[in-house]
Amino acid sequence: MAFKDLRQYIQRLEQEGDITHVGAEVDWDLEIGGISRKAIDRRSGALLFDRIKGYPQGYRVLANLIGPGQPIHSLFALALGQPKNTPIMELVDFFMRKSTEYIRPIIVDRAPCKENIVKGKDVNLLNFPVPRIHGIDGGRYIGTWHVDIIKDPDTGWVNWGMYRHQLHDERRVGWLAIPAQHGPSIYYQKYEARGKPMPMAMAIGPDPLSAIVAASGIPPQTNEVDIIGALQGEPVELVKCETIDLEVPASSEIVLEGYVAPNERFMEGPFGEFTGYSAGGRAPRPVFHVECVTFRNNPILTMSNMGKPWDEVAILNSVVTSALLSLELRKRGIPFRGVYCPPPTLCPIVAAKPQYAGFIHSVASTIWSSKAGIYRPYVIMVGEDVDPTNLEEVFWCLTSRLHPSKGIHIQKDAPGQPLFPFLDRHERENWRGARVAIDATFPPDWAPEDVPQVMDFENGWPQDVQQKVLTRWKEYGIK
Ligand SMILES: Cc1cc2nc3c(=O)[nH]c(=O)nc-3n(C[C@H](O)[C@H](O)[C@H](O)COP(=O)(O)O)c2cc1C
Ligand SMILES: [Mn+2]
Repeated sequence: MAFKDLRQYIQRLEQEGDITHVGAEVDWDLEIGGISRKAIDRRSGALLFDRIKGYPQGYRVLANLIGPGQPIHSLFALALGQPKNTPIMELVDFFMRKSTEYIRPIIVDRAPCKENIVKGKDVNLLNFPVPRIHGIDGGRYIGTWHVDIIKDPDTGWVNWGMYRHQLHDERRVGWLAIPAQHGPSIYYQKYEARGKPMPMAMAIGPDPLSAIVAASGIPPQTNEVDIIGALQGEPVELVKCETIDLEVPASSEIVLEGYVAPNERFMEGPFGEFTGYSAGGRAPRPVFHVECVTFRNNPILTMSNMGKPWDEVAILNSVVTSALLSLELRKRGIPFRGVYCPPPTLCPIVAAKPQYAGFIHSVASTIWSSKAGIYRPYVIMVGEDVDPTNLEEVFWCLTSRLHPSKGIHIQKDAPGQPLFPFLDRHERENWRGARVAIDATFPPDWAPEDVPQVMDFENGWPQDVQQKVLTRWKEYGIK
């Protein structure tokens, strides 16, 4: 089922009892951030803040849109149009299937996001209740749950991404533009390198699927909007921007239109991040100049509260990245049982039976050369008998089959990003990283009699004894 807009999704969450309307007046300055972090710890579901200090009635903030809930992925399943108790690997399968189908968007003339239009010097982003989220944040953050829309001037590919945006002042917004991400790579390689300003639109408060797919590592030259169409089973409705040649989701709550100038930087950060730390610091980063704002009446500003141990990046990626990496392995003909990326999703766990010596390198290089896998500094391969979503089993395998000197394969000078907590200052500032592939499988060239046998109930006893124990279990009087 598709949600036509964010408000329909909110209605669904209301029916399910998965959203709280906070009627008490709250402060955009840290209070909303503190509340939404505590609500994550308590798995309280989504929060709609109805009254915000210093702002008109009707200007609202929505946090924790996809949870965590109870179970953790319940709101995310609803956002995908699935029942809330759908097991995580079924969500992975659903995303795998849909992300290879494409339904093109349609362009509409009239759109809710055009109910109010403000241009030029009249634009004042401080008119929106933009939150300062974590105590450490270098400012208010206007972009933590939205879609950034950027067009490749050479191919016409329109990329939808989600990159964090600090609010600098009335019309200037910061941008953490990590070079291997799609929007940033178009900016650095195709606009800045040519000395040209880059048009950009930012759609805040889109329908839930648009934000989810924008935050997913969809392969290059693929329009995220076509996959959103496939996921919802009907075309996404887009509307033309007022001042630039881009289209935005028609139902967006707030749309910012403008450009990123070449060779301009302004101090951005620090910020509480998806790794559960604040590592990216404060540094000179590109600036988005906003020249037009359009918004719905009573606009809802969406936000995400990143941090430890859970956040929406983790919920989303534990499904989406697992799905996208599975597709990549499948495309290369690499057999595997399953891929799972547990929070904070930096570490894909691949359960597979190695088919030949060096199989780990086929697995890791496939992951690292894909869009969804380029920034996954740890890859772990466990045996095909291991359920990759069961971290106890994974740890058991890791601490028994990993050969301490032969199973760890280090890749030096890999692409890095400033948010990786383990990098030193020089590495963070220069996008330098490192990666490791950890092979916790028995070598495929061992003779069968050399492979230690697993001693669990299913493997350790003959079938007839297992059967006997199970049928007599009540008789033994054991709990
Ligand atoms: C709430 C949230 C905030 C994010 N912030 C950033 C960010 O500031 N910079 C970044 O490069 N990626 C960020 N991401 C991850 C990207 O959205 C993700 O890598 C996505 O694949 C980017 O789109 P692209 O693949 O088209 O470049 C964020 C994701 C979420 C869910
Ligand atoms: Mn992309």
